[in-house]
Amino acid sequence: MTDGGPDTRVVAQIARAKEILNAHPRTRGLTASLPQADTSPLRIALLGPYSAGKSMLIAALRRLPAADVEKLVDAAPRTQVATPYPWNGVTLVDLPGTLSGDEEHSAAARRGVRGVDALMIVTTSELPGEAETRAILRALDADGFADRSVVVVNKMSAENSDREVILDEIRKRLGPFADRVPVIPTDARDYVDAANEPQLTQKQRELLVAESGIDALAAELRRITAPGVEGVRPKAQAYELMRVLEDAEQRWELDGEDLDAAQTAKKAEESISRAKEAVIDALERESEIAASRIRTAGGRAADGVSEKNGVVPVDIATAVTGELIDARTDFDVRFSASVRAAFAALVAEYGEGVPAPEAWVNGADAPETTLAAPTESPYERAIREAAEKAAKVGAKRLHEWLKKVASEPGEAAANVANWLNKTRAGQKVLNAGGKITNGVGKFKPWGKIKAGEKVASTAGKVQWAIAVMGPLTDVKSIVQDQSKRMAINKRRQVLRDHFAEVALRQRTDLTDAGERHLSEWITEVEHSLADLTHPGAEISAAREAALEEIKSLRDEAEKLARPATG
Ligand SMILES: Nc1nc2c(ncn2[C@@H]2O[C@H](COP(=O)(O)OP(=O)(O)O)[C@@H](O)[C@H]2O)c(=O)[nH]1
Ligand SMILES: [Mg+2]
Repeated sequence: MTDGGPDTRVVAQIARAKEILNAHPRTRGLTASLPQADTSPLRIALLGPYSAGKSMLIAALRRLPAADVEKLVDAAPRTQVATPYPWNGVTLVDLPGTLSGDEEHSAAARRGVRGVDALMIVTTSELPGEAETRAILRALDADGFADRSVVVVNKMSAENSDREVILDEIRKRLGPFADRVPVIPTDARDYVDAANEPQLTQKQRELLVAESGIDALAAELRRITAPGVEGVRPKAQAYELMRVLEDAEQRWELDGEDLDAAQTAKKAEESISRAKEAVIDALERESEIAASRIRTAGGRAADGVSEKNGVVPVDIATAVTGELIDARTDFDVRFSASVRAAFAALVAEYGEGVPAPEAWVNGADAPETTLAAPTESPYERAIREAAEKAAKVGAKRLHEWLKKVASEPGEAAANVANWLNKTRAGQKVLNAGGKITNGVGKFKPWGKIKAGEKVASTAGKVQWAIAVMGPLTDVKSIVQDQSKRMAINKRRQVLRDHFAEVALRQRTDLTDAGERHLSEWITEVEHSLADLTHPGAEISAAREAALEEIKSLRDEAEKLARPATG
């Protein structure tokens, strides 16, 4: 046999199987069942129910004298051990009481089948019953003996039925295997009688021998074993290897503590990923809502452009500013709530040990750099100054700051203060401040909240809104324009485009910042649950790795055992 031939390949596969099975205590015990390098004669097992004539067939094939036949036929039936008989360079293995259909017996039969190279399936002209038929098909199909079997229909002379009718019935029962497996009618006793009955004439003897089918059977057995040990055995061993690997897969069925651990780990992983998904969903939804509100606010500003001088009136501008802050504040509140809900769900399942998420401080798109624009309207300047102060003052002084803004001269500043006090968005800004200054103790699990940061965040939102509003105040050269109408339309479009762009950037920034915030928290959660999930995760990982190796080897063995036909 050359390198890479089936015998070399199966030897390599068995060696690899040994390594894989030895790698874990669960499967280590199976290495003993692996097929061994074996150059002994091919083994053909006789598989069939009690009293089908297996012993008689062996006697006939071996041409035993009458005295020996009796010993063989009478003594053997009740024995439970497989008995080997040398015949014609191969070994016939008599498996007692098999294919009975009885579950325990067929389990014994299947074990007996393991390790043989070919099968002589023995049934009789009385025809196999349902259970026996099932067992035959299993041997041919699942056990892989379809191309290494003969089906013997013994006791043909005992039945009065038409020979062809009986054989047709057998073929029907064999279904798809009828064309693949030779079916040989025999009468072993006729053969033995003919050989041992001194009263028979030579002619009678010849007729009986020819009719007995034993010579045809011998020829068929020679044919299926013709490729020799090197041709037949690797296939048989590849099958046997597949069966051992199937057993190994079963050994990896987790139970007891291992199963509990694996399930605990899986459950925790699922809980975490559920929490994560819920927050991601909220994040995607809310960032899109914020973006859409920014676009709408932009539309409002554009519609508000004065036909007279191209300016957005201060009251509209302050309202739009409020809407922007409102959109961002609502986003913060809802995103925060979704994280908190996810946290609460995990606490409900895993208790107080679950780490609380950091307070959500939304620093998305901080606009500081764009604030120092050279041209400023009174409106813009007033709000900018207010925002800068907001960033500096401490939480306790938020109300003072707002009062101060209101008391400062100038209509724009008064408008801002007015808006902060009266509009929903303004209330929200104030409310956020109130929570920080008054509610620290009550704000669990947000006890970690950093008041200063929250104020900075609020101020940051104001700053951001003002930066967004910048183009509203840029009215250079509009009044001088000859074609006022066109200029105003163009200006409206510029504002819409500007807000659309801001909306888009906000959505991306909010999503990115939200995801970062979430993933930091999730990492902490995973860490805190590690003691709970670690053992199960380890077992599952070992199991998956082992199963993967087993499966890949099984695929390889299967290629050898069942080479693609046609
Ligand atoms: N008529 C007839 N009887 C047979 C034939 N083969 C075996 N027998 C009888 O059937 C019984 C069981 O045979 P045996 O070879 O011991 O069956 P085993 O249990 O399958 O080994 C014995 O009484 C045999 O004489 C056969 O081909 N024709
Ligand atoms: Mg027997």
